[in-house]
Amino acid sequence: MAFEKSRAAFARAKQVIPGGVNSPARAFGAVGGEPLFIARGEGAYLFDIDGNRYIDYIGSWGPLILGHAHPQVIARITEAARNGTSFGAPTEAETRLAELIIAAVPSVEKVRLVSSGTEATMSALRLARGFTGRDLVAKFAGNYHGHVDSLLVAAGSSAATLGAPNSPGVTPGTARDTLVLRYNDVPGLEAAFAEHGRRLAAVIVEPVVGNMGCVLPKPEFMAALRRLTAEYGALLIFDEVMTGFRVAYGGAQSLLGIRPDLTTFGKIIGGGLPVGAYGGRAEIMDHVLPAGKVFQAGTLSGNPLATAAGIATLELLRDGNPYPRLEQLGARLEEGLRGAAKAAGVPVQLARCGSMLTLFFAEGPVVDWDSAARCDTRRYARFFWEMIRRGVYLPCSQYEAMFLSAAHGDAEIEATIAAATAALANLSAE
Ligand code: KE4
Repeated sequence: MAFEKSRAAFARAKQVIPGGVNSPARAFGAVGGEPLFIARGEGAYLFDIDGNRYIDYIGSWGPLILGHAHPQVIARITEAARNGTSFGAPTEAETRLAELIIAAVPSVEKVRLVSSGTEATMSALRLARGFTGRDLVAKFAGNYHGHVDSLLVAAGSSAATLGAPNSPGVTPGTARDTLVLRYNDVPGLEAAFAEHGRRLAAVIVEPVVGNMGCVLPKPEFMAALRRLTAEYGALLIFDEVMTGFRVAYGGAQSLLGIRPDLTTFGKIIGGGLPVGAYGGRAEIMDHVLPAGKVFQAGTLSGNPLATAAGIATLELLRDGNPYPRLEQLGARLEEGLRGAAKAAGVPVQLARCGSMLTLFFAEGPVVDWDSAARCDTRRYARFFWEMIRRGVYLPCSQYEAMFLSAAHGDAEIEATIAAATAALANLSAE
């Protein structure tokens, strides 16, 4: 496989863009080597500018559950573009997309559209603080909610600690209002609420985690989270930017049977174009300006092209219901990867929720950030490149989830299993 054109493109990009990429997740920092520059996507496949074809398990980090360049999505974007790209005034498409989200997610009575998942989580936190009049928020180590200052906070050594900034530019003053807890740790949660509960405006959580790799919640953890937030008057925010319309049409909350107070969305609701959203009970959402006093605004919020892509995507998911097929393909891929690792004698853990899954190079189960951090990331990096060379594009980090799309079929899954079998055999031979 040649990567010459990508190399040249990367060298050129680095002259004008920090690190040559517009998001660090794409920089291949965790797997070494240089990022591949993509020419186009088609169904389950990516094509790089050197002409190499890959079965794609990134799906743009989640949005492309229907696969690349779905004809009906492209047609709706093209049709919208002919009428103009943005008006700075309300359009009916925004109402239509909001209605689709509300119809799919019973805990959401009103929703505000923004342009990214980060904007959604940032706005939801501000709303929670405005609604409760409290300052403190809590998040979980290993959960990522976008590059919001107050959520770019690392966990301290103990289970519950006042956060310390983990990015330059995030001030201690900002971090001081963020409590960082351990995911799936019920005693730690109860202790944190006993000490801080009356000061907590909100707890934000990935109801199924994608950002330390795929980690499933323990039922008792989610139940405790809902009970304690209600008991202490803190809002429970489900960050479903990744899981919304991914793990089920009603999101993770429909699988878990938990009704959060606020939910954030992104990725799939834009069908690959920039849309984020936050929503919840009307009594909370009506505090958002101009209905209420909590400020939030955006030039391109509810953009006509992005809402066209989002509406097309959600209607295709609602009417086509690919979820049973995605579950079947995901289960087969999980089974095949387990078998490949077993045959190669490579210790792995596999976690999956529908069409999002992670192969962890770990001896024991991954249930929180501490256990995720024990993964053999060097071995993951070697596996990544072994798979690239066999035409399979995996997430370029052990701590990201793989995504299947409705465009993946038996052929793609079997080819992936065959590639993984050879790749893992090579790893174990090292
Ligand atoms: P964006 O601002 O990237 O649209 O969304 C932030 C966000 C919020 N919440 C969750 C649960 C998320 O997964 C994300 C973004 N996910 C990462 C990948 N795990 C996006 C990739 C990137 O940053 O380039």
